[in-house]
Amino acid sequence: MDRIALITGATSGFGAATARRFAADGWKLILTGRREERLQEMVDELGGPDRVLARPMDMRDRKAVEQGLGDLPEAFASVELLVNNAGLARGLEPAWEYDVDDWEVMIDTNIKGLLYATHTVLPGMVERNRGHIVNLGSTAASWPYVGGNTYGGTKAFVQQFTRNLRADLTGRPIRATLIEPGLCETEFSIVRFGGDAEKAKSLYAGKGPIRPEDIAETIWWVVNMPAHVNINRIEMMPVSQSWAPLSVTEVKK
Ligand code: NDP
Ligand code: 8X3
Repeated sequence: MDRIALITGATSGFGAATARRFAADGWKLILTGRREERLQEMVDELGGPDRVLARPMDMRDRKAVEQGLGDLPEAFASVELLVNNAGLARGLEPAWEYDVDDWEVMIDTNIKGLLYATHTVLPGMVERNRGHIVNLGSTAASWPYVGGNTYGGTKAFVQQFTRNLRADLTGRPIRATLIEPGLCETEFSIVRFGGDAEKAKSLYAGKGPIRPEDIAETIWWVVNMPAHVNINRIEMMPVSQSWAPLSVTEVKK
């Protein structure tokens, strides 16, 4: 039987690496993202339209997600794995300086987009009594930093939603896993800094960040654990990163 993975945000970073990892293991793929040419390149690279279905969509658009992921051709309909990966940060300012539009983009993508995809795909998993949902959270969910305010808040939602999903699914052979990476080099910081690739590059220089392939390998591992084992949560950082000491400073007069 074909194994089918649906990976959101597969046009770069973790999503693209995860698509490559699972394709190498013989899985069929459904891939989403807004950049259609990149999706088409993934289809061409990973075996053509019989093996890979491209579903371009904006995850913030509820109808587009419900139609694009709810109306799948027979050959791709029995989704076994949903990787809720599409997401982003926009900006890195203290809360009072942030553009509220940026806050809304993060909330609409990281929270609402993930909910739309989950709500569309999960009923089929429950009906088939088989499935696995892997959600991409972040260390930012648990460990605050200056400018992480709403991004961290969206990932705290993903953390708590994944735990509650586990509760809802208790006793069924449908698994839910949260992966919470720290510093990883993808297009993430280019997007966060509004396209400033130099600034993004300097953030990672000399830090030996986690690579997208490391995340793909982690997802592959949790999915390939024996079916009775649910890996609940994995937090991962490069060795260059750890928790800051508690902050103490002089009070501004
Ligand atoms: P990338 O920017 O490389 O990839 C993000 C992916 O999300 C792209 O495929 C992008 O596709 C997609 N995406 C973003 N917004 C939308 C949208 N509105 N609709 C559809 N797709 C969208 O970043 P990463 O691979 O690093 O990020 C993947 C996930 O991992 C995110 O949820 C991120 O928050 C999380 N993460 C990243 C970390 C890091 O340091 N890199 C660490 C911890 C977590 P397109 O632009 O084509 O729409
Ligand atoms: C991305 C990692 O530290 O930039 O989720 O928030 S961080």
